[in-house]
Amino acid sequence: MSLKVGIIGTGMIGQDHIRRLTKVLSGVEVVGVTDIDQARAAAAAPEVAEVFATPTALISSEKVQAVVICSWGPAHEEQLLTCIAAGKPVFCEKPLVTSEAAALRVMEAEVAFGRRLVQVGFMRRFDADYRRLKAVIDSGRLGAPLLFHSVHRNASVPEGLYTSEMPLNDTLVHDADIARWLLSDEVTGVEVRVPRRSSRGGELRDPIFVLLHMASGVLVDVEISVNIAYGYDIRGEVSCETGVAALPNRPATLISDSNGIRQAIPEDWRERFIEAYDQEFREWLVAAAAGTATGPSTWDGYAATLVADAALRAVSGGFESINLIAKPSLYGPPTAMAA
Ligand code: NAD
Ligand code: ISE
Repeated sequence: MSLKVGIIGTGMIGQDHIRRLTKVLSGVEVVGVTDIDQARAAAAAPEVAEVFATPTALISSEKVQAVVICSWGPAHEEQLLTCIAAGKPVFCEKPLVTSEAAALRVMEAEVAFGRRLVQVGFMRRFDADYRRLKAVIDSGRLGAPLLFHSVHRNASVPEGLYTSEMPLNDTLVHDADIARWLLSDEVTGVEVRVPRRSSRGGELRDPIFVLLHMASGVLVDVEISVNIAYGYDIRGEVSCETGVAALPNRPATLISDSNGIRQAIPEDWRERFIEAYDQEFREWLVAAAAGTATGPSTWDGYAATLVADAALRAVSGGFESINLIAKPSLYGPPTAMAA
């Protein structure tokens, strides 16, 4: 029996997830779509899917057993709360929400429901290279981790749609989440430095340098560049007491021509993390079919939101601390990470 899924938001990643759910993965059927741009929803809808007028109509439809949210971050809260009220498992693209208050409202609703329903789209946790890197750190064979260098470069971002807060509340959230997960640790404070601006970024602060202070004392430096032109380049290196563990260079075709011998770089996140997105949905489908969720949780979305909020405050200089509420038991023991 296939799980019947409805998709909210049929833009870039909504369309990519529809392709994945209809052409790559099995055990799932996309039965409904919706978007404020109804023409876009109709164009993206698989043949058998109904185009719903609103997210609420899609979520409450008896046809839809589980929901995938791919709308813009500020729209996520209302859609998540409607899914939780309907008791339907929901995959929500990152960011979970865009404010601490919204994250707390979603968490309160899920805790009151009494079972996990939400998985957040932190796909790096499903990437085979990041999983191998975590296994090395967790094995303890390099001693304790001390520093993590995370590089997050986008060739470009959509003009007009990608606003000035987004390097910190839409892009940095991936680095914050992967740091918490890799190091099994929480972020307790944030500093931000804004260097010389790239002339390619218009009004955006680009690049941005962020320093995350972890509860254990580990420091995480993050380079966010969102207009770097040459490709989508994600790097990660952890310095430990007796060695260093890093993500490998991605296997890619070697091109030889009059410019020399070179390795292709992914164009964007769709290409770099293609297998990770497939795997995150494989795991989501198993849990959703059982009426629940595993993997990155509302708690993880909340923790990343607090990092983004603190980073936005820290842009004007200084250290901004982060104070998490006590972790509800629904999300596991105090510092353990899911998935
Ligand atoms: P997009 O602008 O291409 O698409 C968003 C779509 O949502 C648009 O079609 C828009 O009309 C629709 N929408 C917005 N608000 C809505 C609402 N209230 N109800 C119904 N539809 C609504 O953006 P995108 O790049 O596809 O990003 C969508 C989400 O996915 C964002 O939260 C983004 O951060 C996330 N994302 C995650 C990754 C990743 O690597 N995990 C990559 C890209 C985007
Ligand atoms: C986008 O929304 C993503 O999530 C990508 O993974 C990230 O690299 C990019 O900066 C975001 O805008």
